[in-house]
Amino acid sequence: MRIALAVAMLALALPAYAAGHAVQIKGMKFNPAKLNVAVGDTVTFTNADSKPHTATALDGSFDTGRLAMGKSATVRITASGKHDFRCLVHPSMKGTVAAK
Ligand SMILES: [Cu+2]
Repeated sequence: MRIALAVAMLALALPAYAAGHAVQIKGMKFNPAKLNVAVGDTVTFTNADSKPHTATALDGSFDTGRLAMGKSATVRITASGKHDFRCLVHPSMKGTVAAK
């Protein structure tokens, strides 16, 4: 009983664990193109195409910069809400990160 209480108090004292999400860029598409994350989570974008791509939030909340083939970049989502993103090289490539 005493141990259970100690474990419960320890769990409350620890900060929420930030999760990592992965998006692959292939065939001129983000996969997945829609993600649900928690504020504080990270998203790693990896470019598996031969063309360069970016993942750039329209609200400026994150930007991978230009990713060459095989390169990846990790961004942290620090604001809640829907963050639509595009590839700046190919504006038809779209995605959304929904954070809460
Ligand atoms: Cu692109």
